[in-house]
Amino acid sequence: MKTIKSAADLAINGAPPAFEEPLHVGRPNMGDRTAFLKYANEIFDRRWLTNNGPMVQELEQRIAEYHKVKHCIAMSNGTIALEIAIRALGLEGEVIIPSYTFIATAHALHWQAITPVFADIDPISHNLDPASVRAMITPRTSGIIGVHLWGRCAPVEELQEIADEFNLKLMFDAAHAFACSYKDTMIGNFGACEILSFHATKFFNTFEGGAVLTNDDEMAQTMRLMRNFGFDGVDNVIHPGTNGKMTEMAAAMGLVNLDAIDGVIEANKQNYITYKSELDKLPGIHVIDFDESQYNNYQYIVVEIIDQCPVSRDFIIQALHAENILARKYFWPGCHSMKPYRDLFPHSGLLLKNTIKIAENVIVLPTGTTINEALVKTVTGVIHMVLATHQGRQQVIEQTTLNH
Ligand code: T4K
Repeated sequence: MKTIKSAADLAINGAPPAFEEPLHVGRPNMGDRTAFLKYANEIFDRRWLTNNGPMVQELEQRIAEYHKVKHCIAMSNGTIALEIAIRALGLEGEVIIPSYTFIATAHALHWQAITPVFADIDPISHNLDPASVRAMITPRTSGIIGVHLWGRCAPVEELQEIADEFNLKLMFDAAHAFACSYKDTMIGNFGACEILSFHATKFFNTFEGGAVLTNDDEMAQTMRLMRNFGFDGVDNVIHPGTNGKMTEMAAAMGLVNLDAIDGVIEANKQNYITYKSELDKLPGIHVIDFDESQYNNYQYIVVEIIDQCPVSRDFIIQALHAENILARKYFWPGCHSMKPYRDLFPHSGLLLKNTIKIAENVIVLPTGTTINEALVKTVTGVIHMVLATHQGRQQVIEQTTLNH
């Protein structure tokens, strides 16, 4: 790791990169290898690999207890969890979602011939703006999917009020919010149901995986049927379904990662504290806050580049990438601008002012158990030097080669 003392030390100016191996956003957090191999041996001995095996059942029970919710239905990934929950809830016609989310939230609707209608976000929380949601309601609207972006809860009370007033269904995409709470209630307890993602890059992973959390017995039963082709016992299909099952190997990874979860949260929190103290003092840079009175997983380090910043977001990203620090522009440019939705609604951006602004100004930085204070200080050192030596936001925008 190099020390950055002057502009000449930056890779963007020709110096060697700070890291030989890339620093990723989303490097998996791995639990105890020996414990995992013990589970793997048990799976080999038992020859029970999938179809609601004992490890899946144990994982479901532990995740439900952790979130103090009645049911956890494990799935093969977060997207299928979304699709199954959407069907179980009976959504149809149009469903209001934020454009500022991972594309899976929109795809899970579109894939089922339901139209995602994009509402704008609040510029501080990055979550759905209830006023914009109200403005998007039409006679075809059947529901709202709120997203707890960055693990910070969507405005659950306001969205529930709107849903009640217009007789709409409400569910949440809680893919980022494993282990998070809102007003002392763990996620999983809001709306009709909430979905989780356990993808490799998530704070808690099962290689690939996901789940639906709900307190609704009937819905839980339906979703259990739906994830297994609608089978009720052998040779008896009583419901339309798909294959959304989690494997035993995935559940084994979940069990070891659940044992490691406190350490992951602590590592993320320490990285967040270091990033915040190093970056918030810079002009025009702000690391978004978490509500410290609540449970947080601190999974995403989200940096906003605001107007006073002397250089552009894309130039900072370019400088970081040159150092092999693979910072991301999540969720640029917003779902509404991605081809399938841009083709459907070419003008939807007109109503998404905050979405567009935030998507243009966010950088997500590496964190997790593979990152520590020294690495964070190298990342922030690069940003310090870029800001100190590359004044002139407009001029720099012209110099960037990033696709804008
Ligand atoms: N709703 C929301 C709000 C979501 O954010 C997501 C997923 C979903 C729904 C759907 O859940 P899943 O169906 O995925 O369970 C990543 C993830 O693929 C995606 O799961 C996640 N959100 C999204 C926010 O991020 P990419 O395409 O940006 O990143 P990816 O997969 O290329 O990986 C990022 C970095 O991590 C890479 O630079 C390499 C590193 N990496 C990745 C993998 C897979 C590793 O070091 N090891 C690995 O095994 O989407």
